[in-house]
Amino acid sequence: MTTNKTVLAWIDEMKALVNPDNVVFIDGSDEQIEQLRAEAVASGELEKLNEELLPDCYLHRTKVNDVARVEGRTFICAREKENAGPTNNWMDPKEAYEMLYGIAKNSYKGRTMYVIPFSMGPIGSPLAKIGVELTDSIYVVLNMVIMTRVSNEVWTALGDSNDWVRGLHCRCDIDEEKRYICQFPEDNTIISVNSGYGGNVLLGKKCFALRIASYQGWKEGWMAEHMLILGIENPKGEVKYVAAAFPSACGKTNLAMMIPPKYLRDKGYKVWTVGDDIAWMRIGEDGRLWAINPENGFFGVAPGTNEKSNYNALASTKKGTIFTNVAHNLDNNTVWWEGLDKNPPENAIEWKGNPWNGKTSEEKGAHPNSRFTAPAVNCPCISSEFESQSGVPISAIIFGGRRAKTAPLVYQSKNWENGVFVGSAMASETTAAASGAVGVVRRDPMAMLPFCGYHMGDYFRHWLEMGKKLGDKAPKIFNVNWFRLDDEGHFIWPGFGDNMRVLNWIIDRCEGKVDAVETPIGFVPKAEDIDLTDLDFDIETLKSILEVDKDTWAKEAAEIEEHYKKFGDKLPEELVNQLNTLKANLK
Ligand code: GTP
Ligand code: SPV
Ligand code: MN
Repeated sequence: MTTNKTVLAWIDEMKALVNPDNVVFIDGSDEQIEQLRAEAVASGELEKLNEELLPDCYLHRTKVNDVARVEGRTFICAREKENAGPTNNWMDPKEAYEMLYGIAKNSYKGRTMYVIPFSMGPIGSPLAKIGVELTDSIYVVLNMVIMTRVSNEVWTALGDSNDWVRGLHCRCDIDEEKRYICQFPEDNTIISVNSGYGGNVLLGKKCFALRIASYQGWKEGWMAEHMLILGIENPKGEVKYVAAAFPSACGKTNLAMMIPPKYLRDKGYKVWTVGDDIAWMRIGEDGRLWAINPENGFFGVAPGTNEKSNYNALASTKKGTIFTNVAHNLDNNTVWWEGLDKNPPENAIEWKGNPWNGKTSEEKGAHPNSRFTAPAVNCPCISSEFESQSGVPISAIIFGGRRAKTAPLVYQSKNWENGVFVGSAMASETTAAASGAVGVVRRDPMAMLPFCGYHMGDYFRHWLEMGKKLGDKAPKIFNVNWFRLDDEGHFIWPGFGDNMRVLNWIIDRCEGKVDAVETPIGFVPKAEDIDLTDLDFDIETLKSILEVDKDTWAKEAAEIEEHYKKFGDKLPEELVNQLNTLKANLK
């Protein structure tokens, strides 16, 4: 418990509003967690899975209308509309509070209010921040306990400070017409109503660690990014860290936990996971950029995860994991999803809760955005720096997305400013991680389109300023695309562990060990510098996905120009110059 007056006053105020039957302070202890699990099983909110095969693992199904983030109902409630910018929905904070309090009023009646103190980042780290989430959902409590650091030590670390983020979550009736995910950056406050799904309700994640934190980073001179962090160890035992921003469901968890091809493992190469979704980065005393993963677990996409594609992610789900919206295999009381193996269960319940025969049914067993919530400590390749208070130094930043055509497998930007241009112009095909159409190309700057808590023009400016401060210690910036398709619609590049071949080129570039070919968009590898040992992949095909086609890129430049128009006066001149240089290079 806490004696922090700002916390107690806020809890009292919220209690009076939502009117719970009782209040429970979460301390994250094993006894408390066990009791909550038992309660959730008794109420049907969770189903306990096979204790031998999946110890301490549970299954949860959300409402069918509540399976992904809802970008259309997500708002940045800055005092001035201008400060939310052209890429965010905006609501006047006064009106928003009034409307949300109207919805939240008495919504905990007959329910319990859980008070969750959590730290984003190792407790006490200078890079960490504290939040308190109020929720009426045990599912949320149990997920937050996996995804963040929850314990009484958080209260101790907070002391009397008022520097903490307030998060109110109310399940209400899961009414999609009254669903709102609202961030108030100037008040360090988040209010989420009428949802029970992941990114909408685990308020430490996207709402705090990206939307609120990106705003805090802008004000305080650091960065909150939608990035994985991984360490690459070479045979000499030296570890280099990279951070990579890909949009939702575009491969962060997979890259963060990848297993290098055998010939590289035999040489002594290793990959260590620091984070799979979010990076908080600050300039350290040595002038370099240092990153922590503010999370404590993985909220990963289940479909497509298997022994081969992501061994480490699958291993992470073998204990203490909550599965959401996957199929329930009744024969052995385990879980199944598309792409787990080629043996779907016949006697199962699909994600909506109906009987399902995976051998004969046309329907999917798991929702395409079904997820696992797994403790980071389970991950076989978790980095020894995962708990580091100072984080890890970043050598390279990688942007990427799903592009069937256009973007080459990999290229390096010419410098930081050009790299910021590359990030600001990023585009990707949409996925099932958010509700709405799938497969539509949209501009998603730095993979932050749904997560930037302020005007994106100011955000680009902040990136440029950070580059100036970093000077020659700035990480090198790259762009990758694992998703090029052939004429039959198949992925050309094998991806997954074989992406290590591209990471090695990136590290070699950072260390000045390899040449490259200069093109209008940046430096691409010479085909022979991407090591294809043991891979059934011919060099001509590789050349085809490294190619920068001038006509295609001229169209791309025209689209970037269109995309840039919406930022108006706030678009930094440096980026306009970058675009003009690109256009000139393509002539
Ligand atoms: P969020 O958790 O939504 O932020 O997603 P993420 O970026 O962590 O994506 P994740 O690693 O879960 O991958 C999403 C999908 O992309 C899965 O279906 C993967 O199988 C697929 N994927 C990941 N890496 C590759 C790759 O290198 N090549 C191909 N073709 N598919 C990949
Ligand atoms: C994403 O959509 O980028 C996710 C899942 O990581 S969620 O937590 O729902 O945002
Ligand atoms: Mn994500």
